[in-house]
Amino acid sequence: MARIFRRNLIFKEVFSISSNIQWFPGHMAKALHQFQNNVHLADIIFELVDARCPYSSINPEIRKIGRGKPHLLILTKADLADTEMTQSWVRWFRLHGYAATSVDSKNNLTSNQITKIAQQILKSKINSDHAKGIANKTIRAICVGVPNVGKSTLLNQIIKRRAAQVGNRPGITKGQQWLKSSRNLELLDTPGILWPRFQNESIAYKLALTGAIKDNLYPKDDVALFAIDFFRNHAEQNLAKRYRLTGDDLKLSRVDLLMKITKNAGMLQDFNRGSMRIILDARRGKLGNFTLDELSIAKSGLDNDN
Ligand SMILES: Nc1nc2c(ncn2[C@@H]2O[C@H](COP(=O)(O)OP(=O)(O)OP(=O)(O)O)[C@@H](O)[C@H]2O)c(=O)[nH]1
Ligand SMILES: [Mg+2]
Repeated sequence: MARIFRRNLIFKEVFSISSNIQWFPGHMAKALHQFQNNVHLADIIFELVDARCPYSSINPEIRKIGRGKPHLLILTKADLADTEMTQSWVRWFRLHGYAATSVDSKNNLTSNQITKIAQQILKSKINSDHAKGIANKTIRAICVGVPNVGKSTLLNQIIKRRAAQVGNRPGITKGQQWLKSSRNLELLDTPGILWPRFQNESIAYKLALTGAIKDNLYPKDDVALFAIDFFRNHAEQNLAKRYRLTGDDLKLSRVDLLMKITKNAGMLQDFNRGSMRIILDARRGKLGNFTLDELSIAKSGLDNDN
């Protein structure tokens, strides 16, 4: 069995066979359409991206539809990402004309942080409303982003109530829902949206590893091998400690390393389970904080590359 598994993986690696993943089903196309129809109701778009892959989780479709509308890019799950990298990405986005900030949505101060930034971005509109005698007009924000990025969690935190359903898997929010905060703020929660074609395979791996794609929709071994490569290059000691790997183990080919980790995790030759263990460990922070997107992938800005 191990031999067949190894041969299949090597075959996949050599021929780079990409599986026919259907991650853009009808309901996602519908959600994108709904966003397009309702974006005019909002004063500002909150686009949420995952701080562990902030560049790869920007949805080009949302950017196209939302062009011209005040926009705040919010890097969520900053508590799971590399802190310095998060700061660098926020700086990079700001440098490229985006209002951007990072959050840990479990932190109670997040509500103030986001409300203040939104008011700052909309300052001239608020001032002109004031000049017309309209005081304390409600600000409407539409909140969008890839599945499982933390949209509903952030909105609950902003309004200080558990009004939107949240859960640790993609596809929890099924329809749009307006949520009211006591601070002249109305927020539209929306279902997570991916886009029909990823620009390259590594974007798909990053989104899968961070939990934006349903676990039954991607090949676990491919994503686990991607994770092994990443952690071996960036946090070798975390990998070694978590799976009791020796220096020699760390020099194995990535396929052999996946097999070794599966065995050390007590899963014998169940490589699918071994793969899922690595994926879940990464998501839960058991391999340390990490950021998959290097600044070098951004090159000359968003419009050209993503
Ligand atoms: N560590 C950490 N976890 C977070 C953060 N924000 C959200 N989560 C967790 O991420 C998971 C997904 O959160 P949701 O708010 O349901 O995500 P969503 O974007 O609304 O997901 P869909 O509705 O399925 O598209 C939950 O388990 C949250 O607890 C954060 O800032 N840090
Ligand atoms: Mg949701």
